[in-house]
Amino acid sequence: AQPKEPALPLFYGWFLISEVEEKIKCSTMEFLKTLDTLEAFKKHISEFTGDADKEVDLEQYFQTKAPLHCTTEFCDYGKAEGGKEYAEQQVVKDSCGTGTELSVVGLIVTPRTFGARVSLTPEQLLLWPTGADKLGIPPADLPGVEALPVGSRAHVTLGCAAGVEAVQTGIDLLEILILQQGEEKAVTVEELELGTLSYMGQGRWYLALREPVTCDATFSSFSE
Ligand code: 2AM
Repeated sequence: AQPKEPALPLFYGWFLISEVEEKIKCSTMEFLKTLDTLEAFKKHISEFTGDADKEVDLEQYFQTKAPLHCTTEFCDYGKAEGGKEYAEQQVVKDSCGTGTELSVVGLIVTPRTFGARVSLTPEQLLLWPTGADKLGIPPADLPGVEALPVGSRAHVTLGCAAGVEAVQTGIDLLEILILQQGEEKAVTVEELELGTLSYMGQGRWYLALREPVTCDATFSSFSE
């Protein structure tokens, strides 16, 4: 009989260590509270509620998914393309269980997702699968994605609106980055203590953090 192949995990990624996870949850919730009270945000509230007169409690609106992490490869237990090749790489095997520092440089808020943008170091990019920035996105739906630097999709999903899958966060982030690179400039810009807030239309908000937030994380696989 053939030896049984080891099962592939659901995904690989960097997982924030628990102290950092708590800290990030608190500080990002504070940001949502601030955003919620801004006149500029209230002006576009209907993009979240479907009704300009309705209020939204963003802290309730987004459901947090634990554990907080930055996905590198989504294997889906072997069902996703490329998972096996990724798992077999020496750098992936060697990195499991090792620590690193993730640099969070921005926050995104859309009617679908709430996420933290991560800027990867050259060393971290070794664990970033080729093509991951496009994976799971029909290219026709996101023109301009090819022009973004490798690793642009790297993020931590902080929360999703009801009925939205976490995979959406990376797509929303890419969409915002494409808009930033294009002709279209941000509609509203507001200087907050945390950084510069831009409105990108259609309920999409981007906060460029004044100071990147460094998060201790561990590379590992995850299965449910
Ligand atoms: P996320 O990385 O945006 O949070 C389990 O579902 C994890 O795998 C989630 O963290 C999720 O999104 C990520 N994920 C799910 N489907 C994916 C896909 N097709 N491509 C990349 N990541 C995916």
